[in-house]
Amino acid sequence: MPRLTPDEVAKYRSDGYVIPHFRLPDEEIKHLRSALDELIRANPDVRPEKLVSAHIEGRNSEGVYGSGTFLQLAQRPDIIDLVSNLIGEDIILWGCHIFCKPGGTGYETPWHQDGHYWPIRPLATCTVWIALDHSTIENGCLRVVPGSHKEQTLFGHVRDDREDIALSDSTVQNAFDEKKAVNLVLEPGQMSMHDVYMIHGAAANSSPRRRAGVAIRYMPATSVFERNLNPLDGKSGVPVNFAERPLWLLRGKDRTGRNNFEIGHHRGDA
Ligand SMILES: O=C(O)CCC(=O)C(=O)O
Repeated sequence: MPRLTPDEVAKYRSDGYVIPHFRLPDEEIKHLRSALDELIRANPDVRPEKLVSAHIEGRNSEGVYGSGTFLQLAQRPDIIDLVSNLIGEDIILWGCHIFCKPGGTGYETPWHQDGHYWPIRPLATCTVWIALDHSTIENGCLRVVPGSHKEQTLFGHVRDDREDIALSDSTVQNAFDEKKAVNLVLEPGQMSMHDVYMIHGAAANSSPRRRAGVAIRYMPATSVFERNLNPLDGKSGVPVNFAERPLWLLRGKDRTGRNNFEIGHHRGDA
């Protein structure tokens, strides 16, 4: 049984994103929130918007001390079912980034296309962004530009060296009309799914309420995670180490025969 309705699949194809009717139970959200609290305690030197590879247990090669709870989340069959309705039955988990924006001081996420940052060829990924808190206009919910993925084109991005942003590069303004952006207001346990080419961002959190979301990255195993490619040469505003990033084949087969599922699977420092 498909998890997404035909209308939800059609919405993703036409707009580049969808908020599925499926949501995680409250108990799971409670569990994930305490795992996030623990993650933040374990990473006092990492900005909570920059908890990259949070699913890799122990100290990862990107400077974050991760938690297996987020790997278990990414491996949930119900979430993989949702993803399979969009990218097919051959699915690789390649990333998980927690964007936690503390009340009052949460960083802005500039407008961007994920594909600008990523070493996947052909470029493809479906992100599942799961709300752990209420995500509202006031606390800087995700904003998307519907249809901006349609041309499957990467637009220009410009570097911004400010400290107080979650990512370093933003899409050039003439590539899209910000007035067309929509706010993805979510309750805890709800999620959105978005395409790798879609332009999106989020305002700073100047409200008193925290806004945390877990972004899980799934690529079809018809693409290759090109470990030697670092499109931004390490200057993404987030420390990434694509050369050692572990991949998990969650379903189906690696159709390319070129993805390496051995690299990076050592346990981090306990
Ligand atoms: O949560 C955010 O502020 C940004 C998330 C994002 O850019 C992503 O998941 O690709």
